[in-house]
Amino acid sequence: MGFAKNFLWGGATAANQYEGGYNEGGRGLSTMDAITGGGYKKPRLMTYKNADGTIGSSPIDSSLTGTLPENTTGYILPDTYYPSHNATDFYHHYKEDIALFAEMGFRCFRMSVSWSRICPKGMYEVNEEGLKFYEDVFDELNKYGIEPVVTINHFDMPMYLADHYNGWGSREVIDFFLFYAKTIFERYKGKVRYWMTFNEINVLSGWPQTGIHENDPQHLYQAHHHIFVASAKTVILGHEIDPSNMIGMMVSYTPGYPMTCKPEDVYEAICFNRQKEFYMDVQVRGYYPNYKLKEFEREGIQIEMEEGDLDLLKKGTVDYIGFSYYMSTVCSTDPNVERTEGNQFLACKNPYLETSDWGWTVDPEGLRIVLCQMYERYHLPLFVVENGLGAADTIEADGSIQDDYRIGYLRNHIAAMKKAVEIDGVDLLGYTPWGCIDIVSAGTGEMKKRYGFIFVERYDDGTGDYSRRKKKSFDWYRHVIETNGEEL
Ligand code: BGP
Repeated sequence: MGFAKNFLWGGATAANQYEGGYNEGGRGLSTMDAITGGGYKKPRLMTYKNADGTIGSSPIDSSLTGTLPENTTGYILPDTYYPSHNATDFYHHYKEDIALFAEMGFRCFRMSVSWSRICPKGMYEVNEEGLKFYEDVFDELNKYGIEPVVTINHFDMPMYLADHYNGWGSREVIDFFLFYAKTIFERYKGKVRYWMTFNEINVLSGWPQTGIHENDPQHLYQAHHHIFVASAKTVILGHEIDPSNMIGMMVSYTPGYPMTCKPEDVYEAICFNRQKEFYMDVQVRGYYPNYKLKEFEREGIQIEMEEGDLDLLKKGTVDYIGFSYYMSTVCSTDPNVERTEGNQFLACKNPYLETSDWGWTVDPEGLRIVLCQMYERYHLPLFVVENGLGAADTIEADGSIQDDYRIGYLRNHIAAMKKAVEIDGVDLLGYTPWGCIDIVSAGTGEMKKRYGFIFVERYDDGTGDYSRRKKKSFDWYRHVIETNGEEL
C-alpha cells in the first residue's frame, strides 16, 4: 500500500528563475534576460532595440504573453532590475543547496538546463564551461544519491535565435535544438536518466518562451508544430544515445469542471480541457487529434509540414507525462461568472473553493481527479513535477519562518495523490513540489511570491545577500520523505 518504495520525492526549479550567473561562464543571453521585474498586477516589460538603434519596451502579462514589434532585437537596459540575471543564484550556491536537498532526503531534483549556457547563440558552437557547470551539478547530486530530472527547455530561448530566426517560427531552429539536445545527452550519459523536453508545452506563447514576434494562432500553432517535431526527434535521439533514458513531456494541467450540470457547461469544460489534451494527444498518442484539425479548418489555420513530420510524431512519443498542478477552474457559457487569477490565464471562480493570496484556486482533490483522468486516458506513468503554494513569508523575531499555510497545502495535495495511487491504481513516478527553494516567480517576476522549504534572502528591490535559511516546512517535508508519505 502507499507510495512505491522507490517513489521519487524531490523538488523542482527552472534555470531562468533560479540559476542566475546570466553573463558568467561564457553563457549567451536568453529572452528571459530582457524581462524586467514586476509584481502582482504590476506591469513587467520586455525591453528591445529597434532597427534604427532606438530603445523600446512592451508590456508582458502573467501568462508571459506580449508582443515584441517586428525587426526588434532583445536589449538589456543599464541600471534596470531584471530578476533572471541573478535569480536566487544557484550558479554560485549549488553545493550548499544540494546539501540542503540531501538533508531533506530528496531522491530526485528537477532543474532545467539553460540552452544559451550550452550553446551561447543556440547554434552549433558549444561552451565547455557551461557543460562543465551542469556536469559538476549532476555529480554533486549523484554524490548524495539524488536523481537529476532535467527539463531540456524551460521557458527560455537563446536571444540570438529570437533575434535572427524569430525563434520557433523558423523550421531551422529544430536542427539547432537537436544539436543542443545531442550535446547534453552525450555529455551526461550515465549521469542523467530522467528528462523532459519542453516545460508546460501547452502554454508556450509569445517572445520569451518561443522567440516569435507575433502572437496570433497561425504563428503560434506553426511554432508549436516545430516544437512538436523537435520534441519527437529529441525523444528518438535520446533513446538511441542511451536506451535507459526516460524522456517525458511536460504539460500544465488546470482541470476545468463544468460550472453546472447544464449540458452546455459540460461541453464547455470538454473544450477547455482539450487545450491540454491536444498536447498530450500529439506527444503521447503521436498524432494531431480530429477536434484540433477541425478547429484549424474552421479558423483557417494552415500548418506547414514537411514530408515525414507525421511519421516522426508517431515514432517520437514520450515515456511518461510530467505535469504541473496548482489549481482547478470551472467552465461556463455564462459570461457573468466571476473571474479569478490563474496559472497562466484568467479563470472562473469556483464558489466551493478558497483561493491563494495570488488568486489561485486551491483544490487538492482536483489533483486526484487529474491523475485519474490522465492515467485512464493515456495509460502512461505520470510524474507530478510541479505543485505548491505561492505565498509571502515573514521572518519572525527569532529568525524562524512559520509557513503552516504551505504545509497545509502540500499535506492535502500529497494525501489526494496517495488516494490516486492506493485506491485508483494510478502509476505515479514521483512528486517534485515547485520552487523547493525560493526562486523568482514566472508569472509576476517577484521574489515576494515564494514556494520554498528554504528561504533565500533576495527581495524585489534587488537587495539581499542570497543567504539561505530553513522554513518550518523543511523539517515537515523531510519527515514526509522519511516515512515515504505515510506521515503527513
Ligand atoms: C509554472 C511554471 C513554473 C512556475 C510555476 C509557478 O507555470 O512552469 O516556471 O513558475 O508555474 O508560477 P508562478 O511563478 O507564476 O507562481
